[in-house]
Amino acid sequence: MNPEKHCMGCGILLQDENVLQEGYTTSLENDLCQRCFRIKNYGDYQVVTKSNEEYIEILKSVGTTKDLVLYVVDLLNISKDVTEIRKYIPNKMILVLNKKDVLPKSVKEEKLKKYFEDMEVPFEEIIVISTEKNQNIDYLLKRIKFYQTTNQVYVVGHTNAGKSTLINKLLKNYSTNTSELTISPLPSTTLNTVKMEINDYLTLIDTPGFVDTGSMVNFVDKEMFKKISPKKEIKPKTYQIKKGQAILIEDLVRIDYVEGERNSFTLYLSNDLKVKRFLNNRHEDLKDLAKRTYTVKYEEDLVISGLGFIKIVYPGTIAVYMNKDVDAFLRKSLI
Ligand SMILES: Nc1nc2c(ncn2[C@@H]2O[C@H](COP(=O)(O)OP(=O)(O)OP(=O)(O)O)[C@@H](O)[C@H]2O)c(=O)[nH]1
Ligand SMILES: [Mg+2]
Repeated sequence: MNPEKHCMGCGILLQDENVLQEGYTTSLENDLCQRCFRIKNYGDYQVVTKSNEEYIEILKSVGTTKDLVLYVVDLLNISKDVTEIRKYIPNKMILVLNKKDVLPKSVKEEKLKKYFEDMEVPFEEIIVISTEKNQNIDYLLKRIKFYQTTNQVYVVGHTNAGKSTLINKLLKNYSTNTSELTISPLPSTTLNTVKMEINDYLTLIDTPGFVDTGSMVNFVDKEMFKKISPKKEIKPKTYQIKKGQAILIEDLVRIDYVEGERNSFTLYLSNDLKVKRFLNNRHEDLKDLAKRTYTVKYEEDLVISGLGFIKIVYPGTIAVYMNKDVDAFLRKSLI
C-alpha cells in the first residue's frame, strides 16, 4: 500500500478510513477520491470549504521556484487588484484572461488587453482566451514555450477561473496523456496541487483557487446559483435612468439612482437573471437589505463579486441594497 497516493482529479491525499473526510475512496487502488468520482460520473457535488491560508502557503511555495506561472482570471470576475498575487509570486507570469466567450462578441480582445496594459500590470504578457471555444489556446502554448525556463509551469488564480479546464484542454490538444482533472461550476473543486505531464518538456501544475468569501455565489441557493452563472454570451441590457429611478436584479440587488443627470446603466450579467426597472423610488422592494452609497465618476463599472458588473456612463450617486457580505467596488469601465 502506498500511503502517499493523491487523487488524480483534485490532488487530495487519498484515504479509505473515514467516509466523511476529504480524500475518501472505497479502495486505495482507485485513482479518484469519491467526491471526484461523483462529480465526473453524476455531476454531483459536495461543497468543500477551503481556507485561503492553505492557498497562500501554496502560492508562497510557487514563489520559491524559477517556474513560469499562468495567472488565470475569469473576465467576468476580475478581482479588485490583479497585482495582489505579486506579493507571493515574483516569478515570470502570464496573465491569462479566460472565458472571453461570455463577454459580448463586440468586445475586442485588443481592448481588454489595453485595459490591463494601461494599469501597467507586472506581467510578461496578457493573453485573452476562451478555453470553452478553444480560442487562442495554440498561441498560449507558443508563449508558454517562449517564456518557460524549466519544465514545470504553474497554473494559479481564483477559484472557478477555469484553471483545471485549461489544463485539460492543453492535454487534450497537445498530449497523449489521457488523464483528466476534475472540473465543476462550483468553487473549490481542486484541493491540492496536481501535476499533469503534457510532454517531456512541459508539465503543468494545477493548484486550488483563491476563495472569494465575498462572492454572491456563497449566498444563494442552488437554483439561483445556476441562474447567476453565465454559460453563454452575455446580452447586455442598457437602461436610460433618471434621478429617482431604480433597478432590481432578481431579489438580490437593488440600485437606486439617487443623484445626477440623466444616465445610462448597462448590465453585464447572466441572461437568465430577471431585471426590473422602477420609474420612481416609491417602491420599497429589497430596501430591507444592507445599503451602501457610492459616488460614481465618469465611465465606471459597479462590480458585484460573483454576479457581474454594471457600466455607468455619467457621474452620479447610487445607493446599492444587497447582502452585506457580498463584495462590490467601482472601477474604470472595462468595456
Ligand atoms: N464559458 C466558459 N466557461 C468556462 C471556461 N473555462 C472554464 N469554464 C467553466 O468554469 C467553471 C470552473 O472551471 P474549473 O476548471 O473547475 O475552474 P478552476 O479554476 O479549476 O476552479 P477551482 O478548482 O475550484 O479553483 C466550469 O463550469 C467550467 O466549465 C471558458 O472559457 N468559458
Ligand atoms: Mg480546479
